[in-house]
Amino acid sequence: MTENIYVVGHKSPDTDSVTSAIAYANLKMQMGAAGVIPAAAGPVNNETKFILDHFNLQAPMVCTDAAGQKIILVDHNEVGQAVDNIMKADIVEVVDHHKIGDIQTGKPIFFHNEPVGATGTIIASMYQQNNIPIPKEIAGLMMAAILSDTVLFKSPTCTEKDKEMVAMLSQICGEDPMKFGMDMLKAKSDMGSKSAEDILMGDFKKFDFAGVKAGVGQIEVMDLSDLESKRGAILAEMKKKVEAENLDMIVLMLTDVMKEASDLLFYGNDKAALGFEKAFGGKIANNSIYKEKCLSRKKQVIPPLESAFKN
Ligand SMILES: [Mn+2]
Repeated sequence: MTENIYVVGHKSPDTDSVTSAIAYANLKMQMGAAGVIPAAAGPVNNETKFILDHFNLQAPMVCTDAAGQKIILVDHNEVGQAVDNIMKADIVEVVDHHKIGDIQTGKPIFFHNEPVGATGTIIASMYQQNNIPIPKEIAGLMMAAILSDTVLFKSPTCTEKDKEMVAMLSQICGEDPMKFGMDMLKAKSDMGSKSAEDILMGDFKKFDFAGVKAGVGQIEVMDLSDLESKRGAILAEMKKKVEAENLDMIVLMLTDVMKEASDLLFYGNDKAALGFEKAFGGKIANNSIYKEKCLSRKKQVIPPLESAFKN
């Protein structure tokens, strides 16, 4: 009997996390591995559901406890973002495109990190390197992941390699990337059914900035005014979460993908507020600082926060 290996992305799973788990498990199986099972660290979001439905695929099983399991991490490498008990798991591989975090292993493992726009880009190029055919719907998933993570190539995290992979994948899946990308964004920014908690927690990650405990979330919409009526409720939810989890602050990026700007909502203590203002070179007004040309949490929000809190 072979022991299963679960491929899993980060908590509050986004499209890249979920589709990378599915694609990487497929690649491993095609390369001869057995019992490689895709999983997600929670229920999938509206955008991912739209994509899975479009390609007639099921959402992967939900994995919330890694204790005692063989695990391949995709799209993250930080303990705080991983499924519970990740340090009691046997981490056998990591495939990611974020800064190197704090995951530790007891033995050498395959660890592939590359500064590209999406984990989907890395996995698509692994199919190519290994001459493994990409199934049509898996090509669609990886294309969607790259378009989602790079906000249709607009994010500063986007590289030439991301564009090359989307061109290649769109040939295989037969979808026009820009048309598909806009449909995807529409599915993502449908706020009607979303509670303030859904909006805050939909894409939420925890960070530690030199001892300052932070949560940084992001919600992408096609028009910021879609969120205006929910702003008060979202702030109340941020306060609740800071208190419940003993955080110093929460920043929620309300990102307008058409204007390519983000309203950075803030809730936190005085020390955190000073660091937040220093990081973004402004004063908090009406609970936020508005930043033009700001789309990427990874490149435009985390690094300035990190340096602002550095002693
Ligand atoms: Mn990603």
